Amino acid sequence: MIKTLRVGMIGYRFMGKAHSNAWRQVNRFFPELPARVELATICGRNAVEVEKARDIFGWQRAENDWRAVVADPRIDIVDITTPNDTHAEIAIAAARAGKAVLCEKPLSRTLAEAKQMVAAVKKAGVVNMVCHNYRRIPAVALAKQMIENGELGSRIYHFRARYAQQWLADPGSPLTWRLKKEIAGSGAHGDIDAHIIDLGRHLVGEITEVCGLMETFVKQRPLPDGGESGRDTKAGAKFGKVTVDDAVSWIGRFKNGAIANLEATRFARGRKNNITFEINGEKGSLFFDFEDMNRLKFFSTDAPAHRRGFTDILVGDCEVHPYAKNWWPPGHIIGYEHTFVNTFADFIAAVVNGRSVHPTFEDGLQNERVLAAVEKSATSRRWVKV
Ligand code: SOE
Repeated sequence: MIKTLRVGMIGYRFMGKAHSNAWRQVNRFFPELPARVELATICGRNAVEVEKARDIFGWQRAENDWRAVVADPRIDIVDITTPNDTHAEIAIAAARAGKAVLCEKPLSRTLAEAKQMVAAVKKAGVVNMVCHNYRRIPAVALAKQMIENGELGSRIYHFRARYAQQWLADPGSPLTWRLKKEIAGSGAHGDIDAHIIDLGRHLVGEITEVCGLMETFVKQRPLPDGGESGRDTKAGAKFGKVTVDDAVSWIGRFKNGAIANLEATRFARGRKNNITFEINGEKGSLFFDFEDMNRLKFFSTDAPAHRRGFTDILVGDCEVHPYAKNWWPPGHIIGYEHTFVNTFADFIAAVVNGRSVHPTFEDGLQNERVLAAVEKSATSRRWVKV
């Protein structure tokens, strides 16, 4: 008898859309999973908007109070896609109610909140995961396999990563929640630097010390006119103070001796959602660019000297590449939305088998430790241990 897992999702905007699509697709493309997912309840405070989202995204019920979702005995998984200031309260309540918890990144606004969330899921013994979807880009999963197989050699020297967006480069963009410390916790740092920190931890290892700088280029922004409506929020006539970073740049050391060099900004005109990383080891290098997300570039000294160069691996061969057997024949490529489906497939398997699945809340806490150390370094203008 195949198990059914009923999902209650809190939130319905950008990540609500991405998660709804993934919950709907996961059983179609991963039929081997030991459970079928039901899109039971979608929740949001705006009754009109969340009912529209219920209808469009195909959820069974719409709810306006997350507490009712957490208290519902029919719900097995609570999926948190709301702004960062709600993550801790909802996740802790969901854990106490015995639900498996999937939480969007960053885990929380602060280190203190993250510690409380980890304590709650550990005490409740519930499966928990932070939705760092980029780990499960097949090319990134292949990079992880190649590093673990020693294809870069036993020593890694560099992890160099950049996450560059442009959507706040216009000073007229309104002061939405991602620009308010009391809601977001930080700006580009927790929003997108968190993603490349997660990739560094995943691909290279733990980070031990950091030295960074943070900058807020635009100090005042127009307040939203008539409330926030995601990316199409209109700017009003009044202004408010930006209380988070616009950009962050930092160096650091990994426990294994590799050097970290990361940068995240939402002011890079021309870069819409550009994630790149390069890893240099003693025997070779890997390069990845999200704008060409189905390819992984690989250089190896194993190749004869006269024809050494970066090879261009088009990832997606069913027999040899991660997740490829669940999608299309070689060369048909996949996109952003598939990274959430891959993530949810691994999460569902873990929920059914009662085992942990990375990145866990513990990973999210470690991510927050790095975020906090970089922030402390930027303030104190000195090296800080994680
Ligand atoms: C905004 O910067 C954002 O939506 C992030 O919050 C997401 O995590 C990232 O994947 C895309 O950009």
